[in-house]
Amino acid sequence: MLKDKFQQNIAGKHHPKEKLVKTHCSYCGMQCGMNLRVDTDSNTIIGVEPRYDWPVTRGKMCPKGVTAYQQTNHQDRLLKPLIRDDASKKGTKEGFREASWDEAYDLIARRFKELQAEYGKDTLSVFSGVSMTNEKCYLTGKFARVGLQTRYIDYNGRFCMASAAAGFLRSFGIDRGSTLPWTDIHQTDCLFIAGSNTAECHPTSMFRVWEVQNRGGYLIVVDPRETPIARRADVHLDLRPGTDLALANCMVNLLIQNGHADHEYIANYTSGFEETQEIVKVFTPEYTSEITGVAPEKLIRAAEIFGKAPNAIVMFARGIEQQVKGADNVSAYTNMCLVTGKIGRPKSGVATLTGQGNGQGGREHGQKSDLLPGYRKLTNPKHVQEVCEVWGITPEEMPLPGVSAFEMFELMEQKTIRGMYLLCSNPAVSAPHLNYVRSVLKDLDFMVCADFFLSESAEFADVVLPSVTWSEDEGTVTNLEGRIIKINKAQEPLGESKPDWLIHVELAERLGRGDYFRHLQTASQVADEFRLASKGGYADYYGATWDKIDRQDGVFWPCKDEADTGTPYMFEDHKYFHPDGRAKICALPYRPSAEEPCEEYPLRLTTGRVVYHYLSGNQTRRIPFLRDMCPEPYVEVHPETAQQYGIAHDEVVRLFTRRGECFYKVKVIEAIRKDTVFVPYHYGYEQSVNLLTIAALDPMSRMPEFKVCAAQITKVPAAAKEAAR
Ligand SMILES: Nc1nc2c(c(=O)[nH]1)N[C@H]1C(S)=C(S)[C@@H](COP(=O)(O)OP(=O)(O)OC[C@H]3O[C@@H](n4cnc5c(=O)[nH]c(N)nc54)[C@H](O)[C@@H]3O)O[C@H]1N2
Ligand SMILES: Nc1nc2c(c(=O)[nH]1)N[C@H]1C(S)=C(S)[C@@H](COP(=O)(O)OP(=O)(O)OC[C@H]3O[C@@H](n4cnc5c(=O)[nH]c(N)nc54)[C@H](O)[C@@H]3O)O[C@H]1N2
Ligand code: SF4
Ligand SMILES: [Mo]
Repeated sequence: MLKDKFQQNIAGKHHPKEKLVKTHCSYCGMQCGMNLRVDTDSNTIIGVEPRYDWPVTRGKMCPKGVTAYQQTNHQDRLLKPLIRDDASKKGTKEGFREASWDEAYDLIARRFKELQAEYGKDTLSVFSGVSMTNEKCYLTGKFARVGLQTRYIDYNGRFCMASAAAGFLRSFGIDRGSTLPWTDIHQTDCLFIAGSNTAECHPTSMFRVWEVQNRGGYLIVVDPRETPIARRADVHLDLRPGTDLALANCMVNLLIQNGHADHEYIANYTSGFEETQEIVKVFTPEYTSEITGVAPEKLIRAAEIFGKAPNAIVMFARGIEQQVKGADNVSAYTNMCLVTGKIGRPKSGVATLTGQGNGQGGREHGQKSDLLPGYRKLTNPKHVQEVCEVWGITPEEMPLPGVSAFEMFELMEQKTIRGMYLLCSNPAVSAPHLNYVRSVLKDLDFMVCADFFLSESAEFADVVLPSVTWSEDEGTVTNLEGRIIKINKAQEPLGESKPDWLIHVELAERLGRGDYFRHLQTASQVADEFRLASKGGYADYYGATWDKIDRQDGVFWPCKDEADTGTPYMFEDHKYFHPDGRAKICALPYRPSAEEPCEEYPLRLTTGRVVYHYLSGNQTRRIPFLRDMCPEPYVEVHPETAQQYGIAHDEVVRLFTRRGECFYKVKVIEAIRKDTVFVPYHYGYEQSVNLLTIAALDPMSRMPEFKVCAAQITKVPAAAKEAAR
């Protein structure tokens, strides 16, 4: 009823010269359903409306989604390639001139070939991102390995989903971000959410979260800050940043102690229980309270609620993952479901709240340093052979595994890597320890950047290539459920901009590698090759044709062939993907963060997001409404801490760590721990909090510890403030 009425209302408002293009948002992993409104006279995008018929988000969108269309015809769009004539201006907006595609391609091909002739094939690198379709991500991997013939490719998911991926691989033997569809969430009895600011970062999940409580179910939230979900939670476990491993072990210990372990499930379908039981024993509520700072009663209450709930879902996001023990945290929280058998059935399971639009698909098809399409491993000769057959190269020609995103910067510093092709990422804002990263970028012999807006990172480039926004191309994206969906083209590329897959094809021609790319002249041709390359892999997309995606409201992978309708629920047969067919309950001892607070740096600095901006902000800081709603960063400080430091609300203070200093306005707020400060990271230049963060990496996932480092605040003397004015 409501649905019909809603659509009628919308339909009634349509202008006669307007068509609707069914698609999804450009930003986060929710991939909310939307219709782009296109003026049929000028064939330009003029607006947006939500899609009520999209089952995951049912007509909901957030402030970023409703303004996303304003990117397409934005005055700041890059319309022609830019070439830098003045190398002394590297790292600034100055020194570029417009050029033709021919001139830009020729220059790139010449410089790339020169560098490779002198320093070897592996002197080039590709740094990419997952705001791109599966087809583009797939072709980026092929472009690096076949076009440039280098081993060095990695991507911004290393700062985002890498710990979830590594943790799931260890626990389940496969990495699909959610074991169940989002349409189950509101039907569960207990939601246990750790390290996710769901209301600001996945806002259109919220109607399902509230529904759990409205139905009499429970919400447990683990976060050092009192986020909107924490405020309404039945239990808020307000831990010290970086101590999740102790908290998760305590939950598992209490679940076992209280008789909530499902011993039949454990015996039939899992391994590792005994060892884990032994490890978690020390994590009594009292001991865990010492490490985490969470009151023992709250820990006991949370474990009791979770244990008694007939169905429960454990969800987490970057709060637990962006730590040096991120992968361990993922497996430790996953243990809660494995020990209680709350998995592999409707309304129970584990989900990471995937960050970027294609954070799931983009990590499966060869942008990662050690992976090939279909989640195949570069270290497995059979996998390599399978991909070689699709690509038409021999296994000897397949480059070796490379290194992770941050480690590529280290190789740049050592001059092992001298050239970079950067696309779809803005590491000059989003990488940790920015003083280091920016100096490395500046010293590169040759850098190319493809983007549709000139980013802070593009300012370090020798050539900037204008790519298109999501609305000017078509392809598939895999949302946070593991559901493959279709992005549709609403407008022709603005100016001379081109989709990334086409740039790869054309550049490969200039590099003398056209034979491997020339047959790909449309997005759907890329899609066909991509599906074939994934065929038979863990992440098998072969059966996910565009047709089927449209017919079924998406297709959950794996989807092996035409007859296969996809896999909404993982592990329904309780078969896991390890050689013994069992899930692994992981025994994980506690260890501290890379940088614990000390006398000199007594505070814990944690970083994250606000609802109005997206990632490095290169897109959202250009949208007037979003910019006005949150124009600058700030540091959140608890009132007692503010009093202790003698600082007031809105006062500018110096926040510093061992790596740098920033000057931020203080937001005095009760919703944070007294020993912790928080800064949103969406801002560039001297406002980037990543000038302060630490580049310590998780040994397993190679994820930087964005969520914890030691910091200190000082008042800025009045005289200095005056001088700065
Ligand atoms: N508005 C908005 N939405 C987004 C994005 C965006 O930039 N803006 N980005 C998208 C992307 S790519 C991502 S990855 C996701 C990120 O989504 P989230 O992970 O939800 O976002 P964050 O703000 O990074 O961190 C989440 C929470 O972790 C908490 N936290 C910090 N340290 C710890 C800790 O040690 N333990 C625990 N348990 N919690 C901790 C923070 O207080 C914060 O509330 O959002 C996606 N959606
Ligand atoms: N301190 C701190 N740092 C963090 C985090 C944190 O929580 N705290 N979170 C980390 C996380 S989770 C993430 S995901 C990273 C993200 O960090 P980035 O990778 O820097 O993310 P974006 O800002 O999305 O950068 C994407 C860039 O590519 C452009 N772009 C978008 N779509 C396309 C496309 O289709 N083609 C091309 N060629 N360009 C495109 C955009 O304009 C933008 O400039 O930041 C990480 N950094
Ligand atoms: S929740 Fe995510 S996908 Fe949905 S409108 Fe907002 S940014 Fe876009
Ligand atoms: Mo992310």
